[in-house]
Amino acid sequence: MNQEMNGYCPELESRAQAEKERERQTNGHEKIDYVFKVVVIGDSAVGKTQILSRFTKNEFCFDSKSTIGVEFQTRTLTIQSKVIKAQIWDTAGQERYRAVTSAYYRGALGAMLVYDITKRQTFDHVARWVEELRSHADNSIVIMLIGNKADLADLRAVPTEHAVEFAEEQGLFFSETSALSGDNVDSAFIRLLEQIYGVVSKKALESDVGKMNGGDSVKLSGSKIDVISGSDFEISEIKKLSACSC
Ligand SMILES: Nc1nc2c(ncn2[C@@H]2O[C@H](COP(=O)(O)OP(=O)(O)O)[C@@H](O)[C@H]2O)c(=O)[nH]1
Ligand SMILES: [Mg+2]
Repeated sequence: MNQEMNGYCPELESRAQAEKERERQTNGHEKIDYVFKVVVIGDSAVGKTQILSRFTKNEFCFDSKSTIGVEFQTRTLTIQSKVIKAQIWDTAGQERYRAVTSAYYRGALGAMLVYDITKRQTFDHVARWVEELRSHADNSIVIMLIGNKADLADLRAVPTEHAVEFAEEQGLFFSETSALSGDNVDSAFIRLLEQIYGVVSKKALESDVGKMNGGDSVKLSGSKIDVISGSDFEISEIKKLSACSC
């Protein structure tokens, strides 16, 4: 599949790497302990881009057009005394053609799997997205199932209990959100990041024990960044290609 068709852009991938590298070299401004890559997936028009926009900029764009560029946005926050930069990737609309590539999932430690509580079909497709994650992403990826558009309660087509049941069966975390009102968006991301932090610290611990025992060490997937002092909480810069008239 060529680059135009699947929307994967090597330039962006290298920019993401460059950003990680810059952070490693930052002096005195920002103290970043970890950068966690999180991908947002799910059917088209469920609100993925708006959830991301709410979390990283506290904005909702009524006039959003479908996303036109693979993009990531970032937000830095403190979790369990560690400064964590969430690098959250949005699709370029490839989900419409089920053409999200493995490159999109590469290195992701977490996934927000979004459906629309008013569109049953988007929930019915969640199982396919879970399969996609299981086959392309790291085994230890933390998945948060998100029922978005909770503000449209009168149009609800997916009972909360169905989603809870599915999430329990599949070992996913679950939350209902509204990108429009902002309800639960921060808390869902924070829960996901906390869980990722738990996985990464556990791997680091196992790796240390492995080394002490002289055995093969377990690979640490988070990007550990050298510590420099700086602010506790910040909404960092946005790099956006998607079309939005806000
Ligand atoms: N009522 C309501 N509309 C939403 C919400 N989130 C997104 N939308 C709308 O749903 C449409 C699709 O949103 P978008 O973020 O572009 O979906 P994506 O294709 O999954 O990225 C847009 O018209 C948004 O304004 C929400 O929480 N509540
Ligand atoms: Mg989008």
